[in-house]
Order: sequence, then C-alpha cells, then structure tokens
Amino acid sequence: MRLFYAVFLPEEVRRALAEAQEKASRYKGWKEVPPHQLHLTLLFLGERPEGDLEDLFALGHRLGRQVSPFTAFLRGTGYFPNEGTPRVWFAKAEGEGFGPLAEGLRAGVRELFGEEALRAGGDKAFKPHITLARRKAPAPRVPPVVFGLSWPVREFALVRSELRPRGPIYTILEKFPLRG
Ligand code: 2AM
Repeated sequence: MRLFYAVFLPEEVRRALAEAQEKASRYKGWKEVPPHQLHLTLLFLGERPEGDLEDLFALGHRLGRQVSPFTAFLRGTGYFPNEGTPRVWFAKAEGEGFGPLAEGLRAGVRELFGEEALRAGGDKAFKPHITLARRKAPAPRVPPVVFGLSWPVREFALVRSELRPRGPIYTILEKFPLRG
C-alpha cells in the first residue's frame, strides 16, 4: 500500500484554494489537485506492507496525544523547485504543530522500521505546503496569490494513495486527534 500521513483542510479553506487554482487552470500544462483532495503531507511513506498498518495507527495515536491543536496559516504561493523549471505550485503553510508532527512521525517510523523506511520521502527538509497544481507539460509560472487564511488543526490522518491514470485516489484509513 502506498501510504502517507497528512493534514486535510476544512471546506472553507478548500474553497478559497480552489479559487486560487483557477489561475492555474488558465495555463495548459498545469494540472490542479481536485479541491476535495487538497492536503498537507507530514510524512510520505511510499509502499508499505499491509501488516505495518497497526503500528502506523498506534504511532499516529501516540503522537496525537503529545501534540496540542494549533492554528495553521496560509499566506502565499511558491514553487518547487523555485529555480529553473517548476514541477509543483503550492500554498506555503505555517503553524507551530507541523514541525513537531513531521519530526515525531519521522522519529517514530525510524524506530519502528529503521532508517530505510524514511527513504521514500526523500532527504529534503520538511517544508509544510499544500500542492495546488502539478506541471505536466510546458507552461508558464502561475502568478503569485496572496492569502489570509487560517484554520484550527485538530487532527491528522494516515492516508492510502492509489495511483490511477486520471490521478491518485486518496482514502483516509485512520484519523488521529490532537490532544496534547
Ligand atoms: P507533494 O504534494 O509535494 O507532491 C501523496 O503523494 C503526497 O505525498 C503528496 O502530497 C506529495 O507531496 C507527498 N510526497 C512526498 N514525497 C513524495 C514522493 N517521493 N513521491 C510521491 N509523493 C510524495
């Protein structure tokens, strides 16, 4: 199973981001993430055997008990990579819990399955972001968008991703409330 831990967004934030995504839809070559799938990845795990699920659920619940609910802020957009040809157009996120959640998940997964299990997510530093669109074919950069969005983060989730020709299908397998 292809798995990742993520924070999903409330309806009104998704709606505001969907409006920003219209800017990308003017450019052929950018493919927007469907609004109901917009999310912030905390840790990408890649393929894991189904037998790992129980441990991954337990890790999520344990970490949820250690981190308090917090406010997330979205203020603007950016690109990965920023230099050269961008592949991803994203909304940059801030919030005091994102770092502790991402770090806690990395540490927990390392402890459970070893360093090897962290390889899927790459070795780049964690930058909380919400991918708005992916560049599939040559297309100009989308003009920047400024937001004044915030929402309370009260839970995160373990998500299954099934890759399909039309785009991935995400299924939330388990939710982990924050109650630190
Ligand atoms: P992205 O939005 O920046 O592409 C599901 O694929 C989620 O896991 C996406 O949000 C994606 O981030 C993230 N992710 C992180 N590393 C990944 C990788 N090596 N392959 C695919 N997705 C990855």
